[in-house]
Amino acid sequence: MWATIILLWLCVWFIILQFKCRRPKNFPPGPTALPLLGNILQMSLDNPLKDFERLRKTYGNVYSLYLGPKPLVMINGMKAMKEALVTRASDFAGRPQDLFVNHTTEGTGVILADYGPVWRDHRRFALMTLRNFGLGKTSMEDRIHGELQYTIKELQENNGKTLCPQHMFHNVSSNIICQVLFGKRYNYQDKFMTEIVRCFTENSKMANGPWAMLYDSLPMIRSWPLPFRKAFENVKTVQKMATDLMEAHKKIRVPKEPQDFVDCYMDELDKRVDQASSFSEDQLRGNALDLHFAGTDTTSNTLLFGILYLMAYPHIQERCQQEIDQVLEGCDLATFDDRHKMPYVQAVIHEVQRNANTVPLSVFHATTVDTELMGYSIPKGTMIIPNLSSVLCEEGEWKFPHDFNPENFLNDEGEFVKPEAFMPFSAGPRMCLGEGLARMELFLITVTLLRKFKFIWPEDAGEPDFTPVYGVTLSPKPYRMKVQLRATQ
Ligand code: HEM
Ligand SMILES: *[C@@H]1O[C@H](CO)[C@@H](O)[C@H](O)[C@H]1NC(C)=O
Ligand SMILES: *[C@@H]1O[C@H](CO)[C@@H](O)[C@H](O)[C@H]1NC(C)=O
Ligand SMILES: CC(=O)N[C@H]1CO[C@H](CO)[C@@H](O)[C@@H]1O
Repeated sequence: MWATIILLWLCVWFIILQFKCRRPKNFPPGPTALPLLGNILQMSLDNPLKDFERLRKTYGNVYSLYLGPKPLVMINGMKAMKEALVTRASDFAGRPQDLFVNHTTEGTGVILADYGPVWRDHRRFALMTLRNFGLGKTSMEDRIHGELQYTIKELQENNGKTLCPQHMFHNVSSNIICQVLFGKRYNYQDKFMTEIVRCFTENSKMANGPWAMLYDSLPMIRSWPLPFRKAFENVKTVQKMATDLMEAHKKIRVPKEPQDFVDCYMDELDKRVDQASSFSEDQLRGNALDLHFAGTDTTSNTLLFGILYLMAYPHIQERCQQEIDQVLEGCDLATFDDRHKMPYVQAVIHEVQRNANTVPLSVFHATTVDTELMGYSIPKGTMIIPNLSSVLCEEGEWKFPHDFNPENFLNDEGEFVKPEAFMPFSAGPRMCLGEGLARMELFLITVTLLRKFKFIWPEDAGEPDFTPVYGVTLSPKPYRMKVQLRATQ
């Protein structure tokens, strides 16, 4: 009886091995994959992080996996990351085109656009427009400070009390980017605001979740009424909202006098009306939504982690406050330039970003040509996952790779230094397009809030828990904080 079962089992394995996905020649190594299913049965769908850790130990820094029938290559560590994203920049600057996330954007936008002229034109346009709207100039600082007044008011009303900041920073960063894109801010209770934040947060959690993985692995289930349908509905909802805003702009805009991103883009459409161009109203909508999405969850989750760390390490919070008080003495508001006078605060913000590890696996890349990496051959169109967290906590690159310690960004003289391995925004031609805006927000918001308030971990809350909630962006588990107005203010 047992012999039969074992024999049968061996036969099944033998057949499977005959049909197993064969890796291309000289492809990075990895676990044996089943036909059609790939490695999906070997992974935990809820949180595959543990499985990845094990695979890296077995196969090294560059290894491969099969997501259904398609191979992907995982990149870990500074050396491989730099070779791929910086040295072989354009070879690795594509995006996978047949994934769940791509299908939700319907081929528009900049984040998921494949490497090529459409992506390049829109990326350049977005960077230029962000710059013209006052990155580097004062107007963006004014927007951030203006928006912060609402948060400060809310916190002041809660002085001495405990509250849950879960939505607070989402509201702030969403409104800052809305002002750039659409020229208006929303009340935090506004339907627009709550809907758009809800849709994006849900989709961000879904995009790295089990349902998206099944969608990507098993093309035949894509049209079934499974939970991933919700993501497509959410996209329809925000698209409708963006379309309404664009229509409203058309009615009141003065050509050549742009007030915001949408106006700028419409001017560009006028300019290009006779040319064959990739600029279109669909693209405008896609780009606006991409910028909003990319700029909200990332920044706000970093801030949420920041407050959590500052409460867990009160002596670090106090040292920041001393430096802030000293530098800003007699000034009304902080400016972005003040960062050069605040090496400790800078170090703390960077250390928060390093530990928060907000976008752990970057956005997936794809190879644009047949290429090589660390001696392996990788064919064109292979999906590439840059594991940014592996660099952010790599041993040998940091003084204290596994601790929260601002010394990671300070030299012996107490000056701020940024090690090369600091790449929370990724690297190379696809590097985060909003880095400038994000850094300005992180600095001004942190400094302004710490100057006014002390944040205290509630006594009855147990130990702070830094375990992240897994998704495209990592967020801390919901927590409560006690706010206290500072006496010096
Ligand atoms: C702390 C905040 C932020 C973090 C940690 C972050 C991180 C990242 C990362 C890791 C990528 C992927 C890069 C790659 O594919 O290699 C990315 C892409 C991108 N980010 Fe950010 N980001 C942040 C804030 C922002 C903001 C505020 C904006 C909007 C103004 C923004 C807009 C974008 C866009 C448009 C892309 C796609 C670029 C492309 O594909 O060419 N990000 N970001
Ligand atoms: C932020 O928005 C949510 C709704 O999305 C609202 O419930 C909450 O009160 C707002 N928080 C703050 C601090 O304004
Ligand atoms: C990325 O690197 C981190 C740290 O080395 C590791 O814990 C994680 O499992 C890695 N993730 C993947 C997908 O390889
Ligand atoms: C950039 C992009 O979105 N590419 C593809 C995504 O998927 C659609 C099909 O839904 C393609 O048409 C796009 O070219």
